[in-house]
Amino acid sequence: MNDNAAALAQARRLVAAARRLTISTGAGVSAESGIPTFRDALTGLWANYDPQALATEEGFRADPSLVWDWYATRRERIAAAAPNAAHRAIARRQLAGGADVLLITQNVDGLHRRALEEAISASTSAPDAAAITHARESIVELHGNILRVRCLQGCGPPPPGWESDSRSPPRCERCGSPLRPDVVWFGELLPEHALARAHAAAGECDLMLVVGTSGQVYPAAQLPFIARERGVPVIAINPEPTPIDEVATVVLRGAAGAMLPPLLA
Ligand code: BJW
Repeated sequence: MNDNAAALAQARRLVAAARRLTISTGAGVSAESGIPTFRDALTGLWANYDPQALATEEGFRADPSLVWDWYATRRERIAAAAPNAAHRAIARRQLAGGADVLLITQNVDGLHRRALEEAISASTSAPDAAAITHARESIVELHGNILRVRCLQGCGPPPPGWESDSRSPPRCERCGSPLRPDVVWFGELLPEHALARAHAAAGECDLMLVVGTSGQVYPAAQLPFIARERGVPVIAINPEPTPIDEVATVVLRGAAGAMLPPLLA
């Protein structure tokens, strides 16, 4: 057996023994769907765009149209993309029962949800309604969702059916402020309920699987360290080394779409 085959065999044993599995994902999981990551050297968004100008409230206030347009372009790309083998493997596992699976994602692209809905439609063994509801409620979006918008001043989301055909932000019907993407920018608090669920999961799971994140953005990057501190095994999947390797029981060096299907089958 080569190193990766041995690591995969060890990781499969850990997955088989798990009863409370937390899966934490980052941009690398969507890379094989054609969605750029943030920090990959040549192809990552931050190689070509300034995060201070595009992913902070100050940047949005300074040039709302620039930021809106950047998000509109990304939204179009996401709409044209499809879940890949990694999203599908996780979705099948969410529906399969056995271990209780909580999926915590930093991704704002909604591809995990789309994969789950596809898995529900495709399922031949007809998972029961309770399992479907549980799986739908077990996706925690830590950094929001690019498909939603909300008022910059805090009035909340616009009425259903909001649309924008311009490349500048529409206005809130209540207060006239620009609408902004419902994502978490640098320096902003994460949604309270999502963060509480993520911390609870890190404190209660008996296995954590961390896939496709550079482990550089907090508080998400802390989660595997919290789990490991309790003696819980951590499996890391990434083609590149990351700080998460320090606490990983097993490192699977490769692409999520290649590693997750055999791991979670
Ligand atoms: C593959 C692959 C394949 C490629 N298969 N893998 C503690 C210490 C230091 C700083 C802080 C701290 N606590 C808070 C901070 C400040 C800040 C922070 O963490 N800064 C660091 C960068 C230094 N955090 C925040 O501001 C957060 N807010 C907060 O904590 O509030 C309280 C507070 C504020 C200020 C100070 C203290 C406390 C909010 C963070 C919001 C992050 N927002 C973004 C943008 C979202 C909207 C958008 O999409 O535009 O979220 S930034 C961006 O990074 C995005 C991602 O979700 C996030 C993480 O990126 P991710 O997923 O890890 O992607 P990459 O690109 O970094 O990595 C991809 C990986 O995939 C790579 O490793 C590849 O090798 C791999 N890969 N192909 C598997 N096929």
